[in-house]
Amino acid sequence: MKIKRVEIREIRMPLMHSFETSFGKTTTRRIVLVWVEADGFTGWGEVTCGEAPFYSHETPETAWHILRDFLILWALEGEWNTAGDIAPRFRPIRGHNMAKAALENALWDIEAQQKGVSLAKLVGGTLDEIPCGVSIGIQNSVEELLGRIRREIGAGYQRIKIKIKPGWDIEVLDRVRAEFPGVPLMADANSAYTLADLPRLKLLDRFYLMMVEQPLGWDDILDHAKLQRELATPICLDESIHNAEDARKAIEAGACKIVNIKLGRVGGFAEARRVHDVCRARNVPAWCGGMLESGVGRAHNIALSTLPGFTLPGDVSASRRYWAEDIIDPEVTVTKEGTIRVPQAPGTGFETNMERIEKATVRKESFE
Ligand code: OSB
Ligand code: MG
Repeated sequence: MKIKRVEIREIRMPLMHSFETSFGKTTTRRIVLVWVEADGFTGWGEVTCGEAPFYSHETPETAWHILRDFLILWALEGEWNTAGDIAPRFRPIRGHNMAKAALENALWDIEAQQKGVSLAKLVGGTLDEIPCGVSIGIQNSVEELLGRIRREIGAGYQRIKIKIKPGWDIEVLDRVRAEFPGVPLMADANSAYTLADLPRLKLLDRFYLMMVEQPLGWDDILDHAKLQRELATPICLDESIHNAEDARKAIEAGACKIVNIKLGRVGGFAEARRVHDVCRARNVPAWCGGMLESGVGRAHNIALSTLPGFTLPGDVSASRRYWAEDIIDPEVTVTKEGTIRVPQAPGTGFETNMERIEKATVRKESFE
């Protein structure tokens, strides 16, 4: 694979509903998209970072810098047998996994088209339909949250995840469980607690949650292991897992019983598959997380979710929950049973809508 041209652009997309977590509120997404032309094919990737360095250190600005000044130059210099071959070339740069993933994933899209197979098939996927859950942000009132949950269950989603933080946790879950005693439910704290909150965290066990996601520090493994020993509720790690070695160490330490795998956070499909393999070999369930992606990143998440170790519903849901108009055709839809049917056409199986992308673009840079 010889890369001829790379384009990066920043688009702005207003969310249908602002999304609030323990670290802040997002109203309009700033998304850096990567477009690659190689061997007569074109592919897309998405930088999945937040607008501010709160979920991780990356921002659209750091991704632009790392892509422009390093990754794209290196990608243009080399020849790559497969998309996964570019990952070792990016290794000298520490961190910046979301910038790396955007470029690597565009090559996976190209490789799938070259080989005439679906991206899901290329990455080793086996499911042709994936189970879907939703992530519901912190709301202005518990009534609003209950209304949102009612609507998502009505739409068929197979599990509900709510965001929690100190002051929006036990009382909220009490009300949720009172109205929805049987719904598969989980809570994501995005690192809002410390071990000093142990008495409060132990109260979570009352709600027989599927899991509690990332209760402690974004870079912690050890304290999560201590916490897991005190909790019946399984811990799932998100922020703390940046590669397959992190996953191995976390599982061996007893820091988690479930792993959330995000393409951006681990640096692309090649590493995401390795994280998956580590989990699968140890019988640790995995699921695909979300980062409020546009259709480009969403299509990649669908492909990843078809791997056999993704045994729990992920945070990959319908385009309509995020966008008035997504930038891919068709947009992502969910069946009444709460699943997404995986496209079988070569590549992602979705077309990018250039008219909408151009309209949303605020800056663009090309490299040959
Ligand atoms: O922790 O999973 C998270 C969104 C932004 C940053 C972090 C997270 C999330 C979500 C939303 O939970 C998942 C989605 O609907 O895309
Ligand atoms: Mg999370």
